[in-house]
Amino acid sequence: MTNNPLPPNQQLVRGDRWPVVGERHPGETDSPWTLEICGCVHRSLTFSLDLILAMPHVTRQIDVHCVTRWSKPAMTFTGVQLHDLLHDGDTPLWTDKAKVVSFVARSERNHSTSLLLNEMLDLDPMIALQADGSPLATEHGGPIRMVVPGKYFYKSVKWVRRIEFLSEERLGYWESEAGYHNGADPWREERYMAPTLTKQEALRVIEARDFSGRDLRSINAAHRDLTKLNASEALLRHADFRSSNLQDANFRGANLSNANLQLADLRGACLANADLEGADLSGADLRGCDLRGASLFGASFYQPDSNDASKLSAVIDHTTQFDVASLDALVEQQKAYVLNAIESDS
Ligand SMILES: Nc1nc2c(c(=O)[nH]1)N[C@H]1C(S)=C(S)[C@@H](COP(=O)(O)O)O[C@H]1N2
Ligand SMILES: [Mo]
Repeated sequence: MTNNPLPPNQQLVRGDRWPVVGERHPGETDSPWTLEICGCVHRSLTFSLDLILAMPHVTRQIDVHCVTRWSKPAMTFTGVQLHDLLHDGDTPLWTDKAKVVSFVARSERNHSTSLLLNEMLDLDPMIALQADGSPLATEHGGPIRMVVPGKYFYKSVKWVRRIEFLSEERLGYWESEAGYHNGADPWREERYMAPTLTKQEALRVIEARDFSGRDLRSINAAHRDLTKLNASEALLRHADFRSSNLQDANFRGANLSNANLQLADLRGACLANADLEGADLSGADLRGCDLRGASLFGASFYQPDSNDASKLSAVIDHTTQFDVASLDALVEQQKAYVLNAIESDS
């Protein structure tokens, strides 16, 4: 373990856990793995996996920080320095036109992400083949993935198959689809772009109490009366529901990842099958709330370092419904808090 501090609002994953985030399978796997270097380059190159395996390997300790608030410090990655693939001796492969580097995955949606060329040179990414001493598992990007230190982990593409030099920015998958911040600096908490919604639009849907199926990322719905809100299947990443009355609200299947639900009244609400990764439920009232099937990686239910712990501890009792297995996704002290709350009530 390194003793690096954690970036703001990140939590340690438990023990040797390593959550799988995003795609779980590469696309087509019948043809051999290759890695192509193209775009604004003096000449395009294609490396076979064998060629990459035959290159000098390095082993580095890298801290992993996921945007959904879990961190796994000091992972050990073994692989090839990206620098070595991108230089012919000391000469860079890219031309003067190159400003941005795009990493594209072999996956059904051609998943991608990008870095500014200057950033890439500073951060010194690697092409990982092994993690913590074992070959990379398929769901973690095996046989080859990018590992970019110093950025939220969405900048590290799994199953990398193409590295393309561009003269201008091309936003990646999460950056364009989910509104993730293109900067992705965990120390500056660059998690999300500014909201896409206008104030008037937000007020209109809040008034109607119907969010169902809508894309309302980053909506500010704090301190509102939203009793019986219908928000099933809504896209509510990074939404702010602080201190709102959400009694009997329906969030079934909604995406609430990184949403702020601090001190919200969720009595009788349905959060079944919701995505609550990185959501903050500290101090929320969860009596009679249904959280079965919800995904809870990085979620929090109390704030251990709050000045007034009683205020920022979720109210949980025997009427709060959880799948016990889903609590495994929580970091140690969060899981202990929830289990203790359920037990002390029964
Ligand atoms: N091809 C591909 N790469 C990807 C993703 C994805 O969905 N597809 N998700 C990204 C995100 S958001 C994260 S946090 C990490 C997760 O890697 P892991 O599943 O190995 O933890 O991969 C990144 N790379
Ligand atoms: Mo992520």
